[in-house]
Amino acid sequence: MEPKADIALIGLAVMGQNLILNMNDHGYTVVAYNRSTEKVDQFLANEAKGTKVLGARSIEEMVAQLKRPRRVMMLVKAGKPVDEFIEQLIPHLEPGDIIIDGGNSLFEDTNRRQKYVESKGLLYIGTGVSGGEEGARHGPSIMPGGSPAAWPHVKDILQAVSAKVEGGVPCCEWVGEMGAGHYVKMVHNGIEYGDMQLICEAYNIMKNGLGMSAQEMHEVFAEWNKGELDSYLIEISRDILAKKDDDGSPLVDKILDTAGQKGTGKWTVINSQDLGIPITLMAEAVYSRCVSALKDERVKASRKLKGPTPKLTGIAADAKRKQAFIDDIKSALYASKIVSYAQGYMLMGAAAKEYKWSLNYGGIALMWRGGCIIRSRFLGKIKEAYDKNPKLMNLMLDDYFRGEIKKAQKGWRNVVATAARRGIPAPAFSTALAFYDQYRNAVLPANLLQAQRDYFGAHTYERTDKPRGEFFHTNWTGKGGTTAAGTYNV
Ligand code: NBP
Repeated sequence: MEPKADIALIGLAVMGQNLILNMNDHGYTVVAYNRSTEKVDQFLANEAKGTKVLGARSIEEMVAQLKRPRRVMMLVKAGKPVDEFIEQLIPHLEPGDIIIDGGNSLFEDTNRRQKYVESKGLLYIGTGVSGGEEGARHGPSIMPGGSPAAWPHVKDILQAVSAKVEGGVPCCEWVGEMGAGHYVKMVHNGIEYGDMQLICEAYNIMKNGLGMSAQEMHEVFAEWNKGELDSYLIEISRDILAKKDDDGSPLVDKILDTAGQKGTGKWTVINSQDLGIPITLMAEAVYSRCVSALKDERVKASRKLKGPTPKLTGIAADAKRKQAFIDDIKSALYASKIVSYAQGYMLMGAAAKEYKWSLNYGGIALMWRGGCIIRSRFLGKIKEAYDKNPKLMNLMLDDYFRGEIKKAQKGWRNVVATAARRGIPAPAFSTALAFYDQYRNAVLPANLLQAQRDYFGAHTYERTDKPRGEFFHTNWTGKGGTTAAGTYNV
């Protein structure tokens, strides 16, 4: 029998099922497979009923239904399952066939897998897919990287099913070789952690500082979503605040304040340490989830560790002052968000140099513009900034964003200072401001730090009155020797 399927998809959980239906809508014939094969039958009998989707109960049966070159996409749990499926697939595939991993794999695993799969004569793609269930069904953001020779064979299908922005432009473009696609997805997730934390800090200051109800905050978020903060995460926060529990009270108030995480934020922060790039806001967002998880300790500490009361009674009682402070919170959120994206782009810039990828920064903003969790109007502005100057040193230096930070700065500083005075935690707002102030200072106190390092470890220092690259050591106490340590950096 002639093979009929355009692509195979392994993994019938939420992402896999929805992406299959999306591919089907776009006229592609998909053959579905899953480790627990009963899910194939369930899927065909329910969600995929009445579609062209085919099923397979073994890898062999799946491959036999595929047109050449065979395209097999996995949407399974990241880690070992991906390696296991690659092993199972290799004996059934032929040179030129393509394995695609659409899960949240670590980019270093994708580097390793691409080399391995190519050594068997096959091609490999590691692609980020973002947008959750809804995105997978109706158009996710897709960030593919891997074997360049594979791209022409998967471009049509991946672009067809991806989200589209103004003018029908797909949120899917080739990112680069090896793990570049998964790397960009990882940074996307780090930024997502940051965006979510910023929204939570704004919520917390409104709730505990201004004493606002969920309904009032719902209205504020609805307003914010009409302007420069217009984004999916503001939109869902607006809707979450309006959701009532069965007893009519806001559901959000009944949700336990301990956050979970699956690891992609952590990976971004670990990689930033390797590359020496300060993504302070994303790191703070990851750590804030860790602090939230210490629920029992926090409950005990709350009875012992004293601080000011958070209530901003004077401001909350005066409608004009209250509105002005809400506007300041918006400024703090917006300016901090600019810093977070600037840091994310700094990280991608360093990664491109280190791993020898030529990343298209405007193209990445476009891929994130629709379909994914961080989609926003703001990303359109980032695309404009990089289109104007692809070699932009830092997003904060783009004229538009520089102007936006300038406008937001007074409110941002007011919120950070007020939160500190009233004991309301605002770690991401504060770290963003601290970074902004560090970055715009030509001189930092690292001169004293270098002196300390030289004092106790003979680590040497450079001098302001000598050319860069010349290193000096001082015998600070008169007791040490003249031998200096090596001047390498880690
Ligand atoms: P899950 O991440 O929950 O994975 C479920 C799939 O993995 C099922 O097909 C399951 O098969 C298979 N699987 C597991 Br679990 N362990 C396996 C093993 N040891 N060997 C073989 N197969 C195994 O599904 P998902 O939420 O649809 O996500 C799929 C991928 O997409 C993941 O990498 C995820 O990180 C990523 N992602 C998810 C989202 C989201 O919003 N959910 C968004 C973006 C990306 P079984 O049915 O036999 O147990």
